[in-house]
Amino acid sequence: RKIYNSFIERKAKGTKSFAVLIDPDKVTPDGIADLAGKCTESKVDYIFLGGSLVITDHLDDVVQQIKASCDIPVILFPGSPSQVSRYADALLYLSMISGRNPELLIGQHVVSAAAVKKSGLEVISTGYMVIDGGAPTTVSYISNATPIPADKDDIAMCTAMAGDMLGMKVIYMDAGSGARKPITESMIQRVSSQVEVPVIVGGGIRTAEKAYLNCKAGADIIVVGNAIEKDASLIREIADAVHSAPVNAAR
Ligand code: 1GP
Repeated sequence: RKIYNSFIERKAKGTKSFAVLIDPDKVTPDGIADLAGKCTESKVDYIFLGGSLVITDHLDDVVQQIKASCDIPVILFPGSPSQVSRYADALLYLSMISGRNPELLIGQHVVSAAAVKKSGLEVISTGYMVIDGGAPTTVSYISNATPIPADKDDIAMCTAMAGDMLGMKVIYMDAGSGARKPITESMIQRVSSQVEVPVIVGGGIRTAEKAYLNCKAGADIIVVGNAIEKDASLIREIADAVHSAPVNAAR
């Protein structure tokens, strides 16, 4: 429970975290070493690994390359049950509580349960909430489930509360990779003020300012993928912004 304990310890101190999302389909070994170096220099807290459409068959290699290049914990953020690697530090075991697709609520978990258990990975039960990002994203299309409307803060709040009371260990609010519109601060504030567990926020975050405002609204962990693929200098900017966010500002 090393990784989850670090989430809890950081939350207790009010320290915000920054996670860089790597899509295993989009990286080369040289690219990984370079990115890992930049993440270390910028004091990135976690590396999330996964994507909705992972077609690579070398997930183990990618994890091992990251581990060989830096000491940052690698957390799997799987888009499908096949995205499991025992070399990672933990796995976000996602149940899509925003949707009504039983496969993503429990079906795929049943199919993958034995393999996940055998992997020995630290499993972090995650209430995964997809929020409308202004246009269909890969996750909203692939999931065959309606995302929570972007302006329905109450629905998001009640969904997160239900996930929390069902015993999920984190809530992940995601507008989807490359979302046109990231999640509003008002929705983040409503959700984080009502749940006890750490709140992860991602999808369409493109600036350090937005990352900072999300933390101020109550997000505990900020995830950025797309924007960093386009401009690696954002890694440091966003890391600094997240780490300078005020302690428990929204509480
Ligand atoms: C997507 O939350 C992540 O699942 C990150 O999204 O790639 O838009 O940063 P971006």
